[in-house]
Amino acid sequence: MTTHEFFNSLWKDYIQITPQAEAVRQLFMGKGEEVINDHVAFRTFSESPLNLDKLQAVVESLGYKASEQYRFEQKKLLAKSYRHTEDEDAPKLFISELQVHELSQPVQKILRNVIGQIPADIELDPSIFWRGRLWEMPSFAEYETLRNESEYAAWLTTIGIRVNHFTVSINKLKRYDDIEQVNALLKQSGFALNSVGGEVKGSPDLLLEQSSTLADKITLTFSDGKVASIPSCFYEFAKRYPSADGRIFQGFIEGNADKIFESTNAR
Ligand code: OOG
Ligand code: NI
Repeated sequence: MTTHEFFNSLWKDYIQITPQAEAVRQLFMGKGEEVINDHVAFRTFSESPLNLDKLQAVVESLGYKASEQYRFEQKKLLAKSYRHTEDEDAPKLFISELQVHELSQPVQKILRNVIGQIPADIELDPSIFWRGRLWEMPSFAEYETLRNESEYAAWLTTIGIRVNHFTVSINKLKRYDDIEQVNALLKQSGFALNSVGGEVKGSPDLLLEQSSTLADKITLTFSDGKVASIPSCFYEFAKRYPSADGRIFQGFIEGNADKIFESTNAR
Protein backbone atom coordinates (compact mmCIF):
# COMPACT_ATOMS: atom_id res chain seq x y z
CA MET A 1 0.00 0.00 0.00
CA THR A 2 1.37 3.43 -0.93
CA THR A 3 1.28 6.30 1.58
CA HIS A 4 -1.12 8.04 -0.78
CA GLU A 5 -3.56 5.10 -0.59
CA PHE A 6 -3.08 4.94 3.17
CA PHE A 7 -4.02 8.60 3.71
CA ASN A 8 -6.93 8.37 1.26
CA SER A 9 -8.43 5.51 3.25
CA LEU A 10 -7.86 7.34 6.53
CA TRP A 11 -9.48 10.49 5.15
CA LYS A 12 -12.57 8.58 3.97
CA ASP A 13 -13.06 7.00 7.38
CA TYR A 14 -12.39 10.30 9.17
CA ILE A 15 -14.91 12.45 7.27
CA GLN A 16 -17.64 9.86 7.77
CA ILE A 17 -17.70 10.70 11.46
CA THR A 18 -16.18 14.21 11.16
CA PRO A 19 -18.14 16.15 8.52
CA GLN A 20 -16.50 19.40 9.66
CA ALA A 21 -13.18 18.13 8.26
CA GLU A 22 -14.41 18.11 4.67
CA ALA A 23 -16.04 21.52 5.29
CA VAL A 24 -12.72 22.92 6.58
CA ARG A 25 -10.91 21.55 3.53
CA GLN A 26 -13.51 23.12 1.23
CA LEU A 27 -13.20 26.42 3.10
CA PHE A 28 -9.47 26.63 2.38
CA MET A 29 -9.86 25.42 -1.19
CA GLY A 30 -12.47 28.13 -1.73
CA LYS A 31 -9.78 30.64 -0.72
CA GLY A 32 -7.47 29.28 -3.42
CA GLU A 33 -5.39 27.27 -0.97
CA GLU A 34 -4.10 23.72 -1.32
CA VAL A 35 -4.51 21.76 1.90
CA ILE A 36 -1.37 19.80 2.80
CA ASN A 37 -1.47 17.83 6.04
CA ASP A 38 1.34 18.05 8.59
CA HIS A 39 0.41 14.98 10.62
CA VAL A 40 -2.40 12.68 11.75
CA ALA A 41 -2.89 11.02 15.13
CA PHE A 42 -4.08 7.69 16.52
CA ARG A 43 -4.86 6.47 20.04
CA THR A 44 -4.65 2.97 21.49
CA PHE A 45 -4.60 0.80 24.66
CA SER A 46 -1.47 -0.63 26.29
CA GLU A 47 -1.52 -4.33 27.23
CA SER A 48 -3.58 -5.20 24.14
CA PRO A 49 -3.10 -6.90 20.75
CA LEU A 50 -3.15 -3.34 19.37
CA ASN A 51 -0.65 -1.73 21.73
CA LEU A 52 1.82 0.91 20.56
CA ASP A 53 4.51 -1.63 19.61
CA LYS A 54 2.03 -3.54 17.42
CA LEU A 55 0.81 -0.39 15.69
CA GLN A 56 4.42 0.70 15.27
CA ALA A 57 5.12 -2.46 13.27
CA VAL A 58 2.22 -1.59 10.96
CA VAL A 59 3.40 1.98 10.32
CA GLU A 60 6.97 0.69 9.82
CA SER A 61 5.62 -1.51 7.04
CA LEU A 62 4.46 1.73 5.39
CA GLY A 63 7.95 3.24 5.56
CA TYR A 64 7.69 5.14 8.85
CA LYS A 65 10.33 5.26 11.56
CA ALA A 66 9.92 6.32 15.21
CA SER A 67 11.49 9.70 15.91
CA GLU A 68 10.59 10.83 19.42
CA GLN A 69 8.81 9.66 22.57
CA TYR A 70 6.52 11.72 24.82
CA ARG A 71 4.96 11.15 28.24
CA PHE A 72 1.76 12.64 29.68
CA GLU A 73 1.78 11.81 33.39
CA GLN A 74 -1.61 13.26 34.28
CA LYS A 75 -3.42 11.74 31.33
CA LYS A 76 -1.52 8.44 31.79
CA LEU A 77 -0.32 8.34 28.23
CA LEU A 78 2.82 7.46 26.39
CA ALA A 79 3.22 8.65 22.79
CA LYS A 80 5.62 8.41 19.89
CA SER A 81 5.99 10.39 16.70
CA TYR A 82 6.94 8.90 13.34
CA ARG A 83 8.43 10.30 10.16
CA HIS A 84 8.49 8.72 6.75
CA THR A 85 11.96 7.51 5.81
CA GLU A 86 11.76 8.30 2.09
CA ASP A 87 8.88 10.66 1.42
CA GLU A 88 9.63 13.93 3.24
CA ASP A 89 6.23 15.32 2.28
CA ALA A 90 4.27 12.43 3.80
CA PRO A 91 2.36 13.57 6.90
CA LYS A 92 4.02 12.68 10.21
CA LEU A 93 2.23 10.31 12.61
CA PHE A 94 1.57 10.74 16.33
CA ILE A 95 0.46 7.61 18.17
CA SER A 96 -0.44 7.66 21.85
CA GLU A 97 -1.12 4.74 24.19
CA LEU A 98 -3.24 4.73 27.35
CA GLN A 99 -1.31 3.15 30.25
CA VAL A 100 -4.12 0.88 31.40
CA HIS A 101 -2.37 -0.34 34.57
CA GLU A 102 -2.10 3.24 35.87
CA LEU A 103 -5.88 3.72 36.01
CA SER A 104 -8.22 2.91 38.92
CA GLN A 105 -9.50 -0.64 39.45
CA PRO A 106 -13.07 0.07 38.21
CA VAL A 107 -11.73 1.69 35.04
CA GLN A 108 -9.21 -1.10 34.47
CA LYS A 109 -12.03 -3.63 34.78
CA ILE A 110 -14.06 -1.94 32.02
CA LEU A 111 -11.00 -1.57 29.78
CA ARG A 112 -9.85 -5.17 30.29
CA ASN A 113 -13.30 -6.34 29.20
CA VAL A 114 -13.00 -4.21 26.04
CA ILE A 115 -9.42 -5.35 25.33
CA GLY A 116 -10.46 -8.99 25.91
CA GLN A 117 -12.79 -8.76 22.91
CA ILE A 118 -9.89 -8.03 20.52
CA PRO A 119 -8.71 -11.35 19.02
CA ALA A 120 -5.13 -12.05 20.16
CA ASP A 121 -4.22 -13.05 16.60
CA ILE A 122 -5.91 -10.08 14.93
CA GLU A 123 -4.53 -9.39 11.49
CA LEU A 124 -2.25 -6.39 11.65
CA ASP A 125 -2.24 -4.52 8.38
CA PRO A 126 -2.89 -0.83 7.64
CA SER A 127 -6.67 -1.37 7.58
CA ILE A 128 -6.45 -1.71 11.37
CA PHE A 129 -6.65 2.12 11.33
CA TRP A 130 -10.07 2.24 9.65
CA ARG A 131 -11.76 -1.01 10.72
CA GLY A 132 -13.66 0.88 13.42
CA ARG A 133 -14.45 -0.26 16.94
CA LEU A 134 -13.51 -3.95 17.33
CA TRP A 135 -15.56 -4.51 20.50
CA GLU A 136 -19.09 -3.94 21.79
CA MET A 137 -20.13 -0.49 22.96
CA PRO A 138 -19.90 -0.08 26.75
CA SER A 139 -23.04 0.69 28.78
CA PHE A 140 -23.72 4.38 29.34
CA ALA A 141 -22.85 3.96 33.04
CA GLU A 142 -19.47 2.44 32.08
CA TYR A 143 -18.90 5.33 29.65
CA GLU A 144 -19.54 7.79 32.48
CA THR A 145 -17.15 5.90 34.77
CA LEU A 146 -14.45 6.08 32.10
CA ARG A 147 -15.11 9.72 31.34
CA ASN A 148 -14.94 10.81 34.97
CA GLU A 149 -11.39 9.51 35.14
CA SER A 150 -10.11 9.69 31.58
CA GLU A 151 -11.78 11.44 28.67
CA TYR A 152 -9.23 9.65 26.48
CA ALA A 153 -10.39 6.21 27.72
CA ALA A 154 -14.04 7.13 27.09
CA TRP A 155 -13.25 8.39 23.58
CA LEU A 156 -11.11 5.40 22.61
CA THR A 157 -13.67 2.89 23.94
CA THR A 158 -16.53 4.42 21.93
CA ILE A 159 -14.73 5.47 18.72
CA GLY A 160 -11.97 2.85 18.39
CA ILE A 161 -8.59 2.80 16.69
CA ARG A 162 -9.04 5.31 13.88
CA VAL A 163 -7.53 8.62 12.93
CA ASN A 164 -8.64 11.28 15.44
CA HIS A 165 -7.39 14.31 13.54
CA PHE A 166 -5.71 15.52 10.40
CA THR A 167 -3.65 18.72 10.65
CA VAL A 168 -3.48 21.51 8.09
CA SER A 169 0.11 22.66 7.57
CA ILE A 170 -0.08 26.46 7.87
CA ASN A 171 3.46 26.62 6.40
CA LYS A 172 2.09 25.25 3.15
CA LEU A 173 -0.73 27.81 2.83
CA LYS A 174 -0.08 30.73 0.49
CA ARG A 175 -2.16 33.52 2.07
CA TYR A 176 -2.97 32.36 5.59
CA ASP A 177 0.54 32.15 6.98
CA ASP A 178 -0.39 33.36 10.46
CA ILE A 179 -2.19 31.10 12.96
CA GLU A 180 -4.30 34.02 14.27
CA GLN A 181 -5.56 34.60 10.73
CA VAL A 182 -6.39 30.91 10.36
CA ASN A 183 -8.29 30.94 13.66
CA ALA A 184 -10.19 34.09 12.67
CA LEU A 185 -11.24 32.51 9.37
CA LEU A 186 -12.41 29.36 11.14
CA LYS A 187 -14.44 31.27 13.71
CA GLN A 188 -16.01 33.55 11.08
CA SER A 189 -17.02 30.40 9.23
CA GLY A 190 -18.74 29.00 12.32
CA PHE A 191 -16.19 26.45 13.56
CA ALA A 192 -15.73 26.27 17.34
CA LEU A 193 -12.11 26.21 18.53
CA ASN A 194 -10.59 24.33 21.45
CA SER A 195 -9.74 27.14 23.89
CA VAL A 196 -8.08 25.02 26.61
CA GLY A 197 -4.99 27.03 27.62
CA GLY A 198 -5.83 29.62 24.93
CA GLU A 199 -6.73 29.17 21.28
CA VAL A 200 -3.07 29.14 20.20
CA LYS A 201 -0.96 26.41 21.80
CA GLY A 202 2.80 27.00 21.75
CA SER A 203 4.83 29.91 20.38
CA PRO A 204 7.53 30.76 17.82
CA ASP A 205 10.07 30.26 20.63
CA LEU A 206 8.88 26.68 21.03
CA LEU A 207 9.11 26.37 17.21
CA LEU A 208 5.52 25.15 16.99
CA GLU A 209 2.15 26.90 17.15
CA GLN A 210 -1.05 24.84 17.00
CA SER A 211 -4.80 25.26 17.23
CA SER A 212 -7.69 22.87 16.80
CA THR A 213 -11.44 22.74 16.41
CA LEU A 214 -13.69 21.07 18.94
CA ALA A 215 -14.60 17.54 17.85
CA ASP A 216 -17.81 16.89 15.94
CA LYS A 217 -20.49 14.84 17.71
CA ILE A 218 -21.98 11.52 16.61
CA THR A 219 -25.00 9.71 17.96
CA LEU A 220 -24.30 6.20 19.20
CA THR A 221 -26.34 3.55 21.01
CA PHE A 222 -24.76 2.18 24.19
CA SER A 223 -25.03 -1.50 25.18
CA ASP A 224 -27.90 -0.71 27.57
CA GLY A 225 -29.91 0.94 24.79
CA LYS A 226 -29.16 4.51 25.82
CA VAL A 227 -28.66 6.80 22.81
CA ALA A 228 -26.29 9.73 23.23
CA SER A 229 -24.40 12.27 21.21
CA ILE A 230 -20.67 11.99 21.92
CA PRO A 231 -17.42 13.52 20.54
CA SER A 232 -15.89 12.05 17.38
CA CYS A 233 -12.89 13.76 15.76
CA PHE A 234 -11.50 17.26 15.09
CA TYR A 235 -9.19 19.20 12.77
CA GLU A 236 -5.86 20.75 13.78
CA PHE A 237 -3.72 23.57 12.34
CA ALA A 238 0.05 23.75 12.83
CA LYS A 239 2.72 26.29 12.03
CA ARG A 240 6.35 25.21 12.37
CA TYR A 241 9.43 27.42 12.73
CA PRO A 242 13.08 26.84 11.82
CA SER A 243 15.39 25.85 14.68
CA ALA A 244 18.94 27.19 15.21
CA ASP A 245 20.34 24.94 12.48
CA GLY A 246 17.93 26.52 9.98
CA ARG A 247 15.84 23.38 9.58
CA ILE A 248 12.12 23.42 10.25
CA PHE A 249 11.29 21.82 13.60
CA GLN A 250 9.56 18.46 12.96
CA GLY A 251 8.80 17.36 16.52
CA PHE A 252 5.87 17.81 18.88
CA ILE A 253 5.59 19.77 22.15
CA GLU A 254 4.21 17.99 25.22
CA GLY A 255 2.62 21.15 26.64
CA ASN A 256 0.77 21.78 23.37
CA ALA A 257 -0.25 18.15 22.85
CA ASP A 258 -1.61 17.92 26.40
CA LYS A 259 -4.23 20.54 25.46
CA ILE A 260 -4.91 19.26 21.95
CA PHE A 261 -5.98 15.91 23.42
CA GLU A 262 -8.85 17.80 25.06
CA SER A 263 -10.42 18.61 21.68
CA THR A 264 -12.37 15.36 22.09
CA ASN A 265 -13.58 16.00 25.65
CA ALA A 266 -17.31 15.52 26.12
CA ARG A 267 -18.95 18.74 27.26
C1 OOG B 1 -3.12 13.75 19.96
C2 OOG B 1 -2.88 15.09 20.61
C3 OOG B 1 -1.49 15.63 20.33
C4 OOG B 1 -0.28 17.20 18.70
O1 OOG B 1 -0.21 17.64 17.55
O2 OOG B 1 0.44 17.61 19.62
C5 OOG B 1 -1.31 16.16 18.97
C6 OOG B 1 -4.51 13.24 20.16
O3 OOG B 1 -5.43 14.03 20.37
O4 OOG B 1 -4.68 12.02 20.07
O5 OOG B 1 -1.97 15.82 18.04
NI1 NI C 1 -1.84 16.89 16.37
